[in-house]
Amino acid sequence: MSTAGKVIKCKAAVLWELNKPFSIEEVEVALPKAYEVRIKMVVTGICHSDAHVVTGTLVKPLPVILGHEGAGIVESIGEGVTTVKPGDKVIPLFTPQCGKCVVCENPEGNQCEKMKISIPGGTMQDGTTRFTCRGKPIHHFINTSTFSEYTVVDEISVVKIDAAAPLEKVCLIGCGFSTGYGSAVNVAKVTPGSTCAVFGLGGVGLSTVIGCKAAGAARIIGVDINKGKFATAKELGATECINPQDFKKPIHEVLKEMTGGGVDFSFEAIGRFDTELEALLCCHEAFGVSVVIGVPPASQKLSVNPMLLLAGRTWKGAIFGGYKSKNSVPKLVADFLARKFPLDPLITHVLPFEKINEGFDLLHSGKSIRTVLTF
Ligand code: PAD
Ligand code: ZN
Ligand code: ZN
Repeated sequence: MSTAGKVIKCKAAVLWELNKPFSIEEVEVALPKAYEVRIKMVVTGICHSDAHVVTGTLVKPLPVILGHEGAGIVESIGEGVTTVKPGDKVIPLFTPQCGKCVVCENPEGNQCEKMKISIPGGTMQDGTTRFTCRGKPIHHFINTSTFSEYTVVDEISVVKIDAAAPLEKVCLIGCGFSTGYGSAVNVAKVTPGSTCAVFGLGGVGLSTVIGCKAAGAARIIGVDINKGKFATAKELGATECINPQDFKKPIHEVLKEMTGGGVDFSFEAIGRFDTELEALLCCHEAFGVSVVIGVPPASQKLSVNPMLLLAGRTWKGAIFGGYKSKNSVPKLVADFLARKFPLDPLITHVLPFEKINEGFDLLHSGKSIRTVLTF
């Protein structure tokens, strides 16, 4: 029975309060309005940015349907939609590409003016929501809300991908993989023969390792307090892995000694002030580039003496690996199909959607890299 033109009742994971488990609820998903797309989700990954909302590290309005690393099939489209049609395999884009704003028109940068990660948001572009649960409107999350059997997104926040793509794998291109990989190849622009340090070897940091290797780095040093991540890091290209807890001195000093003055490129894929500073300090003071990937705690500040940059260091950051999403995601999917990079080693667990809280427990315990939930 066709669902097009009807309100859909389906299951979704609703976060009602901070620091509480997700509640699997029946929600109503309204019709897509003009320039909107309703998607039947097939799979969704769990990313640490979702967990940051649960803990309040990333401030977003509640109640909310989280999830931003998904893949699905277009169920129906609103008036005026031209870039996707029902039946297309798609990936929702938490960093949209409107194609018209000053950022989209600039060859550099990718944080389209239609969405800013730093503002609370929580609605469609028209300021309203398409989700209702127990009679209450439920907020959207960064234009995606993939923790629902059906979701509605703006057309600028979704892209068609190759019909041959395995959704249970390429969903990672919707966030973790592209964020990490792009941070190495686009944002830092890692050079052949260089030395890199990657702080945090979760789904994002390991994808950074893959990117550093693809860019031809000669040495890739993984840094993590969980030694359980080292084997996969080495499989994906890390040449050495170190645990800061094994040393008495700060880890940037250890890294400087290991590399004769500092690494060429460093990446922080954790989201902590202390490690963001250590990553900055471990890159060479004259030519090092340090990239912030991890989402830092909200409404707190890190005090840094600009002297750290005066000798020539570069400190930068990026959302979604610097990729302009609509242009890049289909190409990344094609590259995956052409076996230019692996995704399988990043997917350690596959669970039915209803076990979402188990998936988050696996993330917090450090036992998983990525858990993919299937609908
Ligand atoms: P994850 O939890 O899978 O991985 C984090 C890793 O950091 C784990 O392996 C931890 O053991 C390790 N770690 C924790 N504390 C320390 C420490 N003190 N020293 C060294 N290692 C430590 O998370 P993830 O890979 O999904 O995400 C990583 C960060 O990237 C997180 O802050 C997330 O919000 C952010 C992110 N940013 C973007 C973006 O567009 N910039 C996109 C996706 C994720
Ligand atoms: Zn993410
Ligand atoms: Zn734009």
